[in-house]
Amino acid sequence: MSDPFYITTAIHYPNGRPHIGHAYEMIAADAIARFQRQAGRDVFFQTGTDEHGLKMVKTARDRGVEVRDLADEMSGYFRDMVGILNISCDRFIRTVEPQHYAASQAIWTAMRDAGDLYLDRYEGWYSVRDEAFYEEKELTDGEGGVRLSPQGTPVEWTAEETWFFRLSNYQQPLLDFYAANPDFIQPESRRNEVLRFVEGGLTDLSVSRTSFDWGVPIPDSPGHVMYVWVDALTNYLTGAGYPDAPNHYWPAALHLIGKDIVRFHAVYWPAFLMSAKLPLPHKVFGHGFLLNRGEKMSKSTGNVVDPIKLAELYGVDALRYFLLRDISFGQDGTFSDEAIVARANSDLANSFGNLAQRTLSFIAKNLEGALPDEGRGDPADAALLTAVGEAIDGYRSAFAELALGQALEAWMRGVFACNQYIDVQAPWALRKTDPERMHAVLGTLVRAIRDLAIAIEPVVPASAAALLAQLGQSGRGHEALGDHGWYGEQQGAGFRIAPPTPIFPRLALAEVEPA
Ligand code: ME8
Repeated sequence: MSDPFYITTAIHYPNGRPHIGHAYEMIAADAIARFQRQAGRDVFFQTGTDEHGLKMVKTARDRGVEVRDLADEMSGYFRDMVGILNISCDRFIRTVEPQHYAASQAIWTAMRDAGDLYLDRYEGWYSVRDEAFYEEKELTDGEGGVRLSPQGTPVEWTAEETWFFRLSNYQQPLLDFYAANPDFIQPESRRNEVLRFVEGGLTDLSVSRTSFDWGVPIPDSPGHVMYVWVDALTNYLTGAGYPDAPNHYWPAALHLIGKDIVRFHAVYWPAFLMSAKLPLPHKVFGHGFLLNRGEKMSKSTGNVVDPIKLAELYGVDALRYFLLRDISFGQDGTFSDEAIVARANSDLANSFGNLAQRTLSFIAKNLEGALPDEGRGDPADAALLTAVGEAIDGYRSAFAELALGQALEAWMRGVFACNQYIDVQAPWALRKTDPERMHAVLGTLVRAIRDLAIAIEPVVPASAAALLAQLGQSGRGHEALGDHGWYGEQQGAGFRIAPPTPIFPRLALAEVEPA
């Protein structure tokens, strides 16, 4: 297949169990991957865990366990979450894999051969929580004399001999690249932040550590392991078979990451790739942060939410739909149990679910499940199919632009059009008065519901697949949208709709507070 589309999430630190922010990122990436597969793209979707670095070493020490054991255990929870949330990744990468060591050492060697690495003494501020170096001018004073990074995390003074990467050489090449590729960093606000940062001047980056050994060893430099971000970013190349068996997926189409790590992806990563003479990814999208009832989540406040628990309480698809519909993609957004329940009920249960359930169960009961006869071309029927087609077109173009919330708003316009049509046409009342017209109305609805279900499959994959299975229409791509040849074929084959079970249950607020 041609037209590759390589999409990645950040790889997540397994220094604890996954939280709702990790789930959000995987769900968004999964919906985009599924959407592109439906559009006929040759998708490769990678997620995984980022297992090296001082943060992992310190967490393991605090818990009194070996760091590799901590990584194995916690990475397992992330992998479990992939299954539970129906994340269709093609590869779950762990940075402890030998293949990833080979890729990290290969890019290192390429950067060294380019003359961009040199040994020197590093003295400066380091945040273990962010695994990041900061300059004095970026810091603020916290309580008790603690110095804080721009992310609000404590920094500590570090002094050791390290390898440096000549980031300062890449200021102009990066600025030229951003100018030539205005869509490289999205959304616009993130792009502006990056431009300001790079325009302010770049200092060389410390890229090895000698004070611990939990990392990828540096070739020909005993005692040095790679700075965790060098190996972490390289995971995207490992997934593309670099260096020994490169496949056709590199360069990536989209790195989907959170707003706090845009600098690593939009400044350091393209500089490393330029140095190693490798192609640059097409796009870095920095999504916003999830807030619990408007509050930042942290272990100390105790308001960190377990996504698995939420999925158990309200259903995977309700959670997926809520996150993508209610949060404007690219901005911060807030969630609560009430908001999840309200959104899932209004859009999925009461609008789309009810529409499908009423229509299909009526057909199962009154027409023995046979697809209704097509009408004689009443303009109202054509108008509904046009309205649904336009809603789906709006949905698809917004989705392709990563305006996921707006896409779902457009999709709902198609659902509303169907519900309005039902109210006006009142098919249940036509059963006695005008059965022929009743057939035409129900047949029109079945075609509209089928297209709306195909369109929404990337967002609520299990539910949409169940609904499409009821119509004998599983696994359809975008080319099937608006093409209703299937209807006559299915009628000809004597297809019957079985009495349906409701696909989108009406939710009630859980009595127990999620952990
Ligand atoms: O940064 N809401 O890992 P990480 C939304 N290992 N997204 C959130 C979030 C929240 N409340 N909290 C975190 C790392 N994220 C590195 C990445 S990539 C080569 C290495 C997002 O586990 C965060 O922005 O701290 C990031 O994209 C992802 O979760 C993993 O964060």
